[in-house]
Parts: sequence; structure tokens; C-alpha cells
Amino acid sequence: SSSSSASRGAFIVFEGLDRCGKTTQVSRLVERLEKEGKTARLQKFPDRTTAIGQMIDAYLRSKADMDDRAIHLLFSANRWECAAAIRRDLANGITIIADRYAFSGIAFSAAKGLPFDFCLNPDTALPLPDITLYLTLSPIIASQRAAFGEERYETDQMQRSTRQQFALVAQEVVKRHGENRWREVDANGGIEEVGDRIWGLLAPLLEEGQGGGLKREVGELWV
Ligand code: NYM
Repeated sequence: SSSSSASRGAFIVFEGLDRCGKTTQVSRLVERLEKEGKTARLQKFPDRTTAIGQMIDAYLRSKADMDDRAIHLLFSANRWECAAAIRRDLANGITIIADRYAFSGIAFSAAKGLPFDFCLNPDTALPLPDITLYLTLSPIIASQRAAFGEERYETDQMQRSTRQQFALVAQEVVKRHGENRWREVDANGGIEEVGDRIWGLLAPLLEEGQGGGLKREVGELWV
């Protein structure tokens, strides 16, 4: 009886600076959703498993150099090659949890000095997240975490400048898609504590799903 009236899956995105604890929270959330009987799929961006993703991986590990605009467009292309599968899974009732998305794409590239609009445009019309949780952590704690500084962009200067760009990205999301689409989460504190904060913020969306609210179509980013 549920098949014809089943609501679609929710599209939930996590964003934040490097070492903010995002990846830990994302995998815990997927487990928690599955315990609650929902089907959830984790989608990491960049998705380093594809041919484009391997080029991005080489760039991030400084095994390859690339023009700033060229690498920006590859990050975007890496989302586009996953877009159809995201829409298909959402339609089939699967909740998609993304570890980064187009918002990282803008913030990190704009932090390097590329024009904001150039950074935003290639992702226009990608699947629109139902909600983006932006994890914020004290910069001192973030830079003390293990492995900080291993990959490209993991410098204090770059993180500072990316944080400023994320603030502009947040404004853009609220302006174009409304304030419910972007939520800041305090990521200071223990893993469980932060996890409960996240769960609390997602409850309205997930309950809306049960009530059929997620039957509305998945939107298009920036449209
Ligand atoms: N990054 C990530 C970008 O510069 N543009 C993008 O579009 C995306 C999705 O890649 N420092 C950056 C942010 C990170 C790095 O991410 C790799 P992760 O979550 O460490 O795999």
C-alpha cells in the first residue's frame, strides 16, 4: 500500500571547512537513519571513484597541477555525472546524505580568487538539497586535528578565506531558496552531542517525509 503513495527520499547535504567532523557525523547519520528503517545512501563529493574524480584526487594530493578554472569545472562535472543517480534514488524513496556539494565548490574556488558568479554558474540546475547543514568549528580546534595540512587547501589562510566565502554562499542559498534550506550547526563538543544536535535539526524534515511533505518534486539549484 505504501508504494504508490510513498514519499521520495530527502536530499540532505553537509558542508563545512576541513576537519570540522563532517565525515564522522555523516556516516553516523546514515547508520541512524537505517536503524530507523529508512534507506539512506552516502554520496561523497568529490566522488574520487570516477575518472573525473581521479583527476580531482591527483590535484588535491598535489600529484597534478591544473588551471584554477579547469579544476573548478571538474569538481562541478563530478557532481553532474552523479546527478541522475541522485534524482533516481530520491524518487525511489532513498535518502541521500551528501558529504559536501556545490557549496564547497563555490567557497573553495572563490577563496582562491575566482569570481563568485563564475564559481556558482556551472552547478545551476543540479538537484536542490532539501536542507544543507553547515558545521562550524573553532579554527584552533580544527587546525589541531590530525592530518590537517596533508592536502591542497589545508592551510590556515585558505580556511579563513573559505569561511568568508561560505558566509556569502549561505546568503545566496537563503535569498534564492529560503531560510529553511540552510542551517548552521555548532560542531564544537563530543561526537554524540553534535550528532544529537544534527538529529534534532533534521527531525522536522524527516517527519514531513513521513507525512508526505516530500512528495513535492526535487528542485533545481539556483533556479
Ligand atoms: N572541494 C570539494 C573543492 O574545492 N571543490 C568542490 O567542489 C568540492 C566538493 O576538496 N578541501 C575541496 C574541499 C576539500 C577537498 O574534500 C576534498 P574532502 O571532503 O576532504 O574529500
